[in-house]
Amino acid sequence: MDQLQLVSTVKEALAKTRITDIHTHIYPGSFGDFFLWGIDELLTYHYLIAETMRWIDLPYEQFWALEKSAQADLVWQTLFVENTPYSEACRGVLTVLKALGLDTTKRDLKEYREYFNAQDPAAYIDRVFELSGVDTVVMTNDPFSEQEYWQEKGIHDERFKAVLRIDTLLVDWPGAVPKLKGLGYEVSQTIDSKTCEQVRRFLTDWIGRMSPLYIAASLPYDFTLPNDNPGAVMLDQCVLPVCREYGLPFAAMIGVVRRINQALGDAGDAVGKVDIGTVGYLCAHYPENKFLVTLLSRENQHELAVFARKFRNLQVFGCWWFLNNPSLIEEITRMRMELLGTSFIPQHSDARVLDQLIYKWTHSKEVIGKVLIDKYSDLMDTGWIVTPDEIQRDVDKLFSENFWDFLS
Ligand code: FIX
Ligand code: ZN
Repeated sequence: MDQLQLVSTVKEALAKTRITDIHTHIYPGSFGDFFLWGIDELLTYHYLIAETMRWIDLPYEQFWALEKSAQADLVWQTLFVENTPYSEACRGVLTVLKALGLDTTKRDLKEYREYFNAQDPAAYIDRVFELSGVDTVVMTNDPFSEQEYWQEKGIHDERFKAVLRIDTLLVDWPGAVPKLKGLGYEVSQTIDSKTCEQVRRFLTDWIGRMSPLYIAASLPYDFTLPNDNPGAVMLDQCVLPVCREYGLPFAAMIGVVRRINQALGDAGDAVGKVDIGTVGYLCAHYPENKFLVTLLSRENQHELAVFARKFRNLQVFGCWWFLNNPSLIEEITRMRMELLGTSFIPQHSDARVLDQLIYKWTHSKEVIGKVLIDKYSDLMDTGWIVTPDEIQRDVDKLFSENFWDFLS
């Protein structure tokens, strides 16, 4: 295989592979207001709101009081008309429009809106899955805010898989107690054996309702173990034992500085460096548990890859959030391939708006493909023969099989 054949073989393998997107905030149409799609949702993605607010003096509360379409107009005018949209989140909107066959040379928001308004949601979901190459999206399901969608309706679209998301339990125990009581669990602020038994019952009840693929929490950068705070006790006494009992991985997404700018809402979170010893403590102290880990700080990525070499119950995933940019995806993926070979999960989309699947995966496959071509090319320089079947095997592992194998 020469260099040209290598490039086309990698591109074909990426085009053919069916992606499992292991962490998103996407929901099926049956989830009502949770189901976000179309140009106005794309333009009011919290990434773009943060970027817009850098340019305008409008008080935050006045922005939030605007209708969704007026917010979208302001984002479009600010980031796409008065400035060049080359930030990753801006470029993403244009990648989606182009993939859908819309003319981005016109820069005509009115025309784009007419296109989306004419779409049938169910058919549009199928189109987005087809264009993005994704066949399964894993959701983020918070039992404290989604009861109505699980007790009555649940999921009837096999493409959407559930995750039991329990941030409140681990980072806001005082706030979790009244919510748990409201759901019929006899817990108290004092974490005694009765309370632990009730929390374990809460977890198993929701596992029965959701059939989650894993249990997850997004944790602040300063969440450290070992510890005797409520979050550490909840993990030790309730969450990890239930994960072991049901054979579920625990996904630790660590490094957030939540609401550093409260007025920006979801756009107001920032990043902090994690004590990597916490990841090592989890993997070493709970060898019967499986951990999916992604860290938000660029500075944590090398040590996370090194720790993954030490613990086979640790699976590293994604270039999360502020790392989901071409320059950092390339840097992180190169490092992971050099330290871990094919034994990691390179990306998830974290998409909040259905259509984002198209751009987040198009952009990521471009970068990951470029790194793969370099790695195969370096290998071929040793005389090693790389076959098309092996390339497809590697790509299928990276984009879905490593995840499903880690679950089984
Ligand atoms: O905690 C999380 O799941 C984060 O991904 C979100 O809080 C964040 O707002 C996001 O969507 C990043 O892409
Ligand atoms: Zn997320």
